[in-house]
Amino acid sequence: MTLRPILIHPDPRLKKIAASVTSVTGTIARLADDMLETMYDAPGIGLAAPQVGVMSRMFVMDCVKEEGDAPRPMVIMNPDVLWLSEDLSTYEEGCLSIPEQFGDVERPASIEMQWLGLDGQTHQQRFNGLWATCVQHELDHLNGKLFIDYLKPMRRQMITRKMAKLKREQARP
Ligand code: K2U
Ligand code: ZN
Repeated sequence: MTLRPILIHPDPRLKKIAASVTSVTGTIARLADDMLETMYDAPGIGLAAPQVGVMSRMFVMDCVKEEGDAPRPMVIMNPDVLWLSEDLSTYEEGCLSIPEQFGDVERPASIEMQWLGLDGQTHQQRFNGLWATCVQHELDHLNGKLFIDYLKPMRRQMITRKMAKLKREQARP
């Protein structure tokens, strides 16, 4: 397994629409492994392939928050939303591609989704709570959308300027 570098906003690859996974190959399985390791290392509870520069419709997540509970890693490919609840919930979101920045995002509280698993089978499940928030946050990454796109323009610009400055400073030898 290899830790993959996580792209930092602003980066054009984070704004692109990712392409469907056509078949579950060894490369895809290795990528899933690397993404899970990268996510746990960050640490994070979700990570989408575009965040490590791979423009494929795949994300990993493990929103188990209770200490001591067994981890529940999930690998989701080609997700399709089947249903969204009318009820909304607001969560202070962050993003591994926008470090140290947080903002309140309102999303449907529950989501029913279908996807292709590493086993090549189609899976279907309803997500609630933090899992629902995380699924929608990762789905957005596959469609080139970031949580800051839901914030007020001034706040979004301030965060983008801060990240661009951070990247300039990191780039300078
Ligand atoms: O996709 C990502 O950048 C990982 C996100 C996933 C996420 C964001 C907001 C709300 C839920 C999931 C996070 O950076 S993972 C870090 C984290 C950890 C605990 C709770 C919220 C976010
Ligand atoms: Zn994110």
